[in-house]
Amino acid sequence: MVKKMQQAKDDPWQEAYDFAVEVARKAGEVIRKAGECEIKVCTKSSTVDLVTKTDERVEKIIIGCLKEKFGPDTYSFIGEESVAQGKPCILTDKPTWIIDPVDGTTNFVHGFPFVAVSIAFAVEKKLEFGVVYSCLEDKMYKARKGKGAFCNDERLQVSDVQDIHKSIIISEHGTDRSPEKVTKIFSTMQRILCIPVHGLRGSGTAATNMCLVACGAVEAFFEIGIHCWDIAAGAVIVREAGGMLLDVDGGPFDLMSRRMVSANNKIIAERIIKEIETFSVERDDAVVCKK
Ligand code: LIP
Repeated sequence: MVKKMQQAKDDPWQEAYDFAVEVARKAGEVIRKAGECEIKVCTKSSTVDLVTKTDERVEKIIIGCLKEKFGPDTYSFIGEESVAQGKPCILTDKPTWIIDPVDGTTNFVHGFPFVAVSIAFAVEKKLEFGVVYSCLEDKMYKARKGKGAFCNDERLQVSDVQDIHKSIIISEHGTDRSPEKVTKIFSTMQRILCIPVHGLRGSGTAATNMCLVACGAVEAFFEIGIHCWDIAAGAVIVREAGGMLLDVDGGPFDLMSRRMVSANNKIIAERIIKEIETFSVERDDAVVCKK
């Protein structure tokens, strides 16, 4: 007991990391079972921004487990569905869980086989660890700052490709269907495709896309319009697999900016950035920034 207490004192986040893996797996089981039944679909910001009772239920289960384990007020929470229901999306110095209970909701509704539970933990606004459970593939991706990235306990390493002409690039079109944004999104994809690159892909979930960068299956993933809960866990996993993250304008990665490039190396990242036609999106923490 004393050894365990000492270990907890020396490395306070290991217990939270291990427990996050357990909770992600439990949440994945709930999603798989829910996918076998009829799914009631609602919408949020647009007719194609889908949400289901499973999204809300799984987020409640995850937050409930974490509060029961560590105490109701020990940590802060940013959850996709809590924010959708009006909770603030503000990252403070307080240790904070950043949760997307069902990343790839549209895939979940359609039975398209990429649906992930994404759980990240930040301390003093710095990402400490991330867990992404691709529950239909049964792939548990995880990473702690400074301790490597893993998939089902196998070490992950990004691709060593430096020639953009030998790359696969991932991007998504998101849920905003305004003509000016769709035009920019597809103009960017056309420019990248015609570099040329080997291919363009998209799994439909940012968290899974980032894990595909981390495991070396693709060289980069970028998107404008994602949210902090989509990418927080994947950001740790990409970095710990030897990759890197930048803003889409080449500046430093900003978790709350809703725009990001994740890549295997700076050469690929900067080459992609040259082709991205940016457009503005409101920050996740815009309420705070407006003050
Ligand atoms: C999804 C993101 C994806 C984006 C989709 C959607 P959700 O998250 O992972 O990158 O293109 O529009 O936002 O809503 O399924 O949790």
